Parts: sequence; C-alpha cells; structure tokens
Amino acid sequence: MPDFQRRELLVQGSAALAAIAALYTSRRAYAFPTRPSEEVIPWLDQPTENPDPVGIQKQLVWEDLDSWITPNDKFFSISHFNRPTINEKTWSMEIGGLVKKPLKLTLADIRARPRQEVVFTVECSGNHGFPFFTGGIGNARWAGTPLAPILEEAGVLEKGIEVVFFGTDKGEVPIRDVKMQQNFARSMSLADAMNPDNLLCYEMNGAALPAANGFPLRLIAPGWYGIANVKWLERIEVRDTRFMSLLMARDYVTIREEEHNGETVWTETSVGRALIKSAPAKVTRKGSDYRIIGAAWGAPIERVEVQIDQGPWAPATIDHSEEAEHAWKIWSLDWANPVPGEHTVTSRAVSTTGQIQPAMDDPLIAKKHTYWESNGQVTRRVRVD
Ligand SMILES: Nc1nc2c(c(=O)[nH]1)N[C@H]1C(S)=C(S)[C@@H](COP(=O)(O)O)O[C@H]1N2
Ligand SMILES: [Mo]
Repeated sequence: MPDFQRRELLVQGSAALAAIAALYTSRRAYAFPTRPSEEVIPWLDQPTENPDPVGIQKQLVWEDLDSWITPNDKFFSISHFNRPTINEKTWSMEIGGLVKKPLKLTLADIRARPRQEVVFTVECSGNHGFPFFTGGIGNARWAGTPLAPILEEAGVLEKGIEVVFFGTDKGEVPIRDVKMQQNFARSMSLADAMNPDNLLCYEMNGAALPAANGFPLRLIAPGWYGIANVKWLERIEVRDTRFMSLLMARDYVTIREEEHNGETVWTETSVGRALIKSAPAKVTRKGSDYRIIGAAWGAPIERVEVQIDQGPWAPATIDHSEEAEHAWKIWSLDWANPVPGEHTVTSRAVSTTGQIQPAMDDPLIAKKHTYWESNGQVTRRVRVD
C-alpha cells in the first residue's frame, strides 16, 4: 500500500478506515489496462541502435509498459559528462551565494528535515527527437525535503533573482578558443525555485536514489523537463543575474521560426516546463480483441484521443486507478476486429485548459529547428493478422 494511504489510515477513524480500504481494493481491480493472457504485438517501427550507450541508458521499452510506476531498475538515465560515484559519508551540499547565512548540509541533515513525496513523470526534452531516442521517460515516486524552506533558512538577499544548481559531474566545455572544466549546472528564477513542489530528493520508489539517477541527492522539479532536475547535487547558489551555462543557454535551446506581421522571426528559448504530450505504448491482443494502451503527461490531462490510419479521433478511456498531478495518465482504447494488415496508430492529448497536443505538421513543431521539446503527436506502425 502506498505510504500516503497508509498514513491516511493511521489518522482516520475506523469507519473512514473501512471506507478507504474498500475504495482501495475496488480501485486496485482496475489498475493498468492489461488483460490476463494477452499478447503484445511489437511495433513495426522500432528505434534504431543507441549511438550513445554511456550518456543514454535504460530507455523505456514502450511495449513493456505494464505499471503506472516505472521500477528503478528499468528507469532511464541521462548523463552529459561523467557518472560520478559519490560517498555519502563524505558528501555534503553547500547553499551559498547571495544569502545571509550560507549552509552546509549532510545527507543526515537533509533526511532529518520534513519529508515530502511526489509522483512525477520525468521526460527528457530530447525524447522522440532522434530515431533512436524514444524512451527517455519514466514515472517514479520521489521523496525528499522541500527546497523552499532551506532557501528561506539561508535567507536570500534582496538582490538574489536566480538559483543555480550545480552537479558533481564535470566535463570539458568549449566556447570559441576557451576550454573549461565545467560542472553540470542549471538554474531557475528565484520564484520558480521557491515552488513548494520542488524537492531535494534522496529516494526513488522507496529506495535510496540509484547512482545513475543522482545519488545521494538531486533536485526534483515537478512539471519541468528532465534537464531541470539536476542530479548529484553539490552546490546551490543564489545570484543576481540570469545564468547562461551550456545547458541553460547554449544547448537545450529550442529554436522556433514564427511569423510576425508576415515576417519570420526566430525565437530561442531555454528548455523549461514540460509540454502536453501522449504516446501509444503498445497494442495487445486477446483472441480477436485488440487494445491500444498508452500514456499522456506534461499538463493536466482532460482526455486522450486515438486515430487509427486516417480514421476519426476516438476517445480513449483514462485509467483513474492511479493518478497524481504531475504523473502520466495511462489510457486505453479497445480496437475491435481490425482489418488484417498494416495500420498506423496516433494519439493526442487534450488538457483541462483546452490545449491540444500538436500534430507533427503543426507550425509549432514543423517550424521548430532543434529536437528539444518534441511534444508532437506520436504515430506508430503495427501489423495485425
Ligand atoms: N548533474 C546532472 N543532472 C542531470 C543530468 C546530467 O547529465 N547531470 N541530465 C539531465 C537530463 S538531460 C535529464 S533528461 C534528467 C534525467 O533524469 P534521470 O537520469 O534520473 O532519468 O536528468 C537531468 N539531470
Ligand atoms: Mo534530458
């Protein structure tokens, strides 16, 4: 039983307890839309071989998706520089820069602070941007302590407007003829950093963070693309200007061509908050009953629609058995007696505020010149007999 439900049981009276227990068991019956003895039909369009097996590891195999939570041993990981191995006994983290009282916290100090959990689907903003990079996504229950009270305790000075998160990992970064050994670093505005959802996270699905996912401590910034969730944290620094590191301003930049009064202008923005998206995960078959199962995330999802070949958009059923504000929603659509042969399957998510996941030929996607923030509709190919 998830911790939050266990906690609820402890604090509620016995009548409420019975009601919650009943709700829990009835809800469990609908968890994940798999059917006993179904068979998964592999997609015809498989990702090509990963050319960067050090930087990109354990991509989600969409056909294997069979639980709302992605287990730690199947969770993707991305590293731009090295993958540090950190000794938690000697590790500590500094909070400095424009603060009244710089802090130095050990893992024990951080663990002793109030615990907060969030189920959050992390997606790399490069996901679906390459023919080989389609599984840079996973959903986990992250636990840690909120960042905001720590910044408050350090006392951000009046001038402070930017919070920079430095990882322990480093690599060589060139600009023109200057070469630097730089730490991985990303920043947020002070207002964004103070969001009460942000966690200094030490736990993933009930276990210590795996080394690949940032042990001993990482930032978890629900609602942001993967890149904002800095792993292997070493230092947090408050500054008085915007921060223009490699991964803020020179790479992980989305370049779009836009029309303004009949003229083309180029916008270049740092990869930031997650965007509405969905994807078909797999097609399953039980006898002649086919089912399409997928996920939708990146915004509060109102509904998901599925298009087979050039047919009408059909509403999928959203699985409400396990949901959280920042987590993907699992959806399914029964596909009765498909015509034998090859088909395409496309999904699109619609948010509670009416945003629609753009088609690949929408100017928003078609006129995007870098692969980051690839939230266009995903079409997969499948053959049924
Ligand atoms: N220190 C550090 N943090 C990092 C990265 C990195 O290379 N170094 N990669 C980022 C990117 S691009 C993504 S998509 C997420 C992925 O998180 P995961 O590796 O836990 O899946 O971590 C982010 N945090
Ligand atoms: Mo990423």
